[in-house]
Amino acid sequence: MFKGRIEKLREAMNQKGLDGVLLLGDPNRNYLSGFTGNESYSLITKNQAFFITDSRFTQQAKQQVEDYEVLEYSKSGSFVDFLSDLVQETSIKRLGFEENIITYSIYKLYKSKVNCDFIPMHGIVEKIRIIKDDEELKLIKSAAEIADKAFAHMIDYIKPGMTEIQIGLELEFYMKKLGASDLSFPSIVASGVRSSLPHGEATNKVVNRGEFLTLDFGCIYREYCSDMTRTLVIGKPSDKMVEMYSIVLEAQKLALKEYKPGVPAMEVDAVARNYISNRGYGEYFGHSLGHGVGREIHESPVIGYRNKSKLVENMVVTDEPGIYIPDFGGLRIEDLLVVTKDGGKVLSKSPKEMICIG
Ligand SMILES: [Mn+2]
Repeated sequence: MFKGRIEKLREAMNQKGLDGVLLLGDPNRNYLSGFTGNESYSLITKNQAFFITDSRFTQQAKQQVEDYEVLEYSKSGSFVDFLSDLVQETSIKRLGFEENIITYSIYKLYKSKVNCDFIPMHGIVEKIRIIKDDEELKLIKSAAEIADKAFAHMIDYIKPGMTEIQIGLELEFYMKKLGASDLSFPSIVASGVRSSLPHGEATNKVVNRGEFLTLDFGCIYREYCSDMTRTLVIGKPSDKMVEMYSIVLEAQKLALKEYKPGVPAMEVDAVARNYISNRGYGEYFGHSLGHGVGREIHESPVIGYRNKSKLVENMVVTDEPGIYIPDFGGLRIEDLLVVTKDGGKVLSKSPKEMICIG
């Protein structure tokens, strides 16, 4: 599996005229090696692959990383000196680096000590990661199943009078009990007027009857993220809340039908956006319809009105329209799905119809 991924990288390196690639960021380095730790490096050349770490991770790397020569730099001094020697030994002239990961100060340090050209990679590994293989799809599906089970538990657990933090903690605890290693991002638990904040993290606010309660959450299962949003009603909804909910739900379902290979991302976004606009709420839906999900919670592609690129089979993306009215409240409904030949295959199985609690 990792050999195949490395071969794809080498093809891309060839096209960009790179004779080496240095990877520091956890998602890219681990995607290409099977390592699950952090603070390590990999250097991939046209015909060799080195995994470079320090004594904290050497054993783990030797167990997890196949197809690489595992090296420990800390014995001989600093990483940059080690890199300098290795670049010389392997005759690398044009070394690709992750320009969105390496800071300016590290860039200056490398430039001053390592004798080669540093070439920004412009997301070549991310472009490979955009299409998920069977193993990745399995892991993302497992992460989504944990989120679904947690949501079912939360429907029973949540009562009026609880705080958002209390609800967020239970959600986290429950997903970790089910095997999640972490949250894919700090859970959004936003109730009442706070539900108009698309990314409102949990606070001490008490959840009251007559309010929306938006839960946007996901977990990491063996390095892969899930993501879903459901909005509950605490007590009874007002007519306005019922109207808003039904518009978002319909927009979400209509867009879901468009997630097919060959359809430009912007056209999928437009289906939900136009529906919401035509019902008079366009100004209250500010964010993109969705995004890619994988090792990172936000990956390519953006499902947004500016993205002309077309969907491809085995992309994993979200469908998450919302309406947010300042000083009133808002809601979002989000599914995680795989683009397949037959359209979007939804991984989030939790019910989407309005659920009223208490
Ligand atoms: Mn999302």
